[in-house]
This record gives sequence, structure tokens and C-alpha cells, in this order.
Amino acid sequence: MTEKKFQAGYVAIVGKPNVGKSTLLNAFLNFKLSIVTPKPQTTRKKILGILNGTDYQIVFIDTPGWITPHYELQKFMMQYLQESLQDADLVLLLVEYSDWPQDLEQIGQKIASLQKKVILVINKIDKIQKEQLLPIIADYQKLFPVSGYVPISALKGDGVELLLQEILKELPEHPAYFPADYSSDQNERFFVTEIIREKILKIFAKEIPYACHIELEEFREKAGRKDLIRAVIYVDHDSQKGIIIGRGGQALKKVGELARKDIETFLQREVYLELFVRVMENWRKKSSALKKLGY
Ligand SMILES: Nc1nc2c(ncn2[C@@H]2O[C@H](COP(=O)(O)OP(=O)(O)OP(=O)(O)O)[C@@H](O)[C@H]2O)c(=O)[nH]1
Ligand SMILES: [Mg+2]
Repeated sequence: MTEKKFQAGYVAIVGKPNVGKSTLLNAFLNFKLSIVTPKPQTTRKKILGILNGTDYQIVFIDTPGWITPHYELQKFMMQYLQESLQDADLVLLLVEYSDWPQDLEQIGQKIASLQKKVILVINKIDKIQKEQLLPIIADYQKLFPVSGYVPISALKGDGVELLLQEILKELPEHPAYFPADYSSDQNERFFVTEIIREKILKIFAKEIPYACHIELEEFREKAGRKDLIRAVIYVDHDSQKGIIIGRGGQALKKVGELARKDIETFLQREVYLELFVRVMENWRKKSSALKKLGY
């Protein structure tokens, strides 16, 4: 009997905004790593999530939703997407069952031009009847010559195990890229800022969440005491500051309460969370500001 060789590779999860890319990453990891909200353009960076099996390591890359960029931050987001595609051994093109396949033609062509292996993943099938699925798959088959088609519900976990098996069929033989106890390349501080941003996306309407960037000013761990986390919410116009703070500070308090609970779950320890709001005029539109903010 030949010994089974170790497999490892980078698997980029790409698709339009809001199709469930981050939900799928979390479903693979069985852990909430990447933030998820009902609003498009939730994910802004590439986020590695590492799944370690006994004889494989899959480095998933969660990416920002595929858009035509209109301002600097969105250009950086699309740069992260392009880098993720370049790095990938395998691409999961995630679509919603209700997307028009024609709308994805450009994306499909771009991926095809990179000559990467692609699995087309049709998500949110919990929202339709089984018999509606076959014509959808047939429509995609006409447009995308891909290695496989897997219908899933990332939210419910249906089809995720099957998709994992399909990925393992395509994953190269390669030694592990990361130590087996790594689950991401980003540190705790990054995920703390993401959790705060998730709550802002959930609480505030319209442009407000898109105008926010979170920075940690202090993250102090003390033996026998709760950690102290001081975070600044940067907005890009003075008028947004009052909205984030809310009447009598109520809105900011709500963000803090919701974020603290999730940060504690994430870190598995109790924390004090202090939030401040500051203005950094037009930070989203200036590449110098974006670079300073770590984009
Ligand atoms: N019904 C249903 N909803 C889903 C499923 N997967 C994701 N969602 C929901 O779709 C919304 C978007 O999910 P995300 O995982 O944030 O989507 P995304 O593709 O990462 O979005 P961006 O980061 O903005 O590009 C959330 O409200 C999810 O709960 C699914 O399988 N079924
Ligand atoms: Mg996302």
C-alpha cells in the first residue's frame, strides 16, 4: 500500500459582495473567524483561515466582494482580491442561487485567464426547493467550464463536507505552510477591530458603517485582571461623529455592549472595552491615509 502524501494549498473564496464568502470560511473552520453581516462590502481585507486535517492543511482566503471600485479604499479591497487569486492553488467561485449567471461572466473570464482550477459553489440553497437547482446549475454550466459544481448552504452547513472532499481532490501534494496550531495570519488585535466594525455594520444604516475604520490604542493584558481594550472609531466626516455617539451616548454604548460580548467569546476571556470616536477627514479616499491605517 502506498502511503498517503500530505496535501496543502491556498484556496481563495471569491464572489460578489454578500454571497456568503465569510460565512463559508467560518463553516469550514467551525468557528466564527471572519465577520458576517447582511450588508455588502463587509470584508475589506484578505483573511486567512487555516484548516488543519491529519494529512492536509487548507489555507482558505476570505476576500472582499468583487466590485467595480469607486474610491481608494475599494481599490485597495480589489487589490487584496487580485492578490488572493494570484496566490490561490484553487478558487471557489461562490454565487448565490439567485444571481444571474450572465452577471458573473466577467468574473468568470478573469479567473479563467489566470488558469486556476475553479469550483463553482452555489450558496443559500436553504432558500429554494431542490428541483429549482438543476436549471440553475445548467445555466452556469453553459458559461463556466469549471472543475466542479457544489450546491451548499453555508449558513446551515449543508454541502460543506462534500465541498471539502471536492477541494481535497484538487489540493496539491505539499508540506504544510503554517504550524498546525495556527488558525489565521491575522492577530487577535485585528479580529477585535473587526468585531467592533461588525456591530457598527449591524447597528447603523446607509453610509455610516462604510465611513468607519477601527484602530486599537491600547490592548493591555494583566494577570488576574480583565484585559483593557481602548479602541478608536475613525469616521470620515465630522457630521458622522454625533451619529455614532448617539443621543446621550446611547448608540456608542450599544456598539460597546454588543462588541464586548463577542470579543469575550472570541478571546475566551473577559475584557473592558472603551470606545472613542475621532474624525479623520476623508480617510477612505486618500491612499496616504489608507496606508497609514494599514491597508
Ligand atoms: N439563507 C442563507 N443566508 C446566508 C447563507 N450564507 C450566508 N448568508 C447570509 O448572507 C449575508 C452575507 O453573508 P457574508 O458571509 O457576510 O457574505 P460575504 O460574501 O462575506 O459578504 P462581503 O464580505 O460583504 O463580500 C449574511 O446575512 C449571512 O447570514 C446561506 O447559506 N443561507
Ligand atoms: Mg465577507
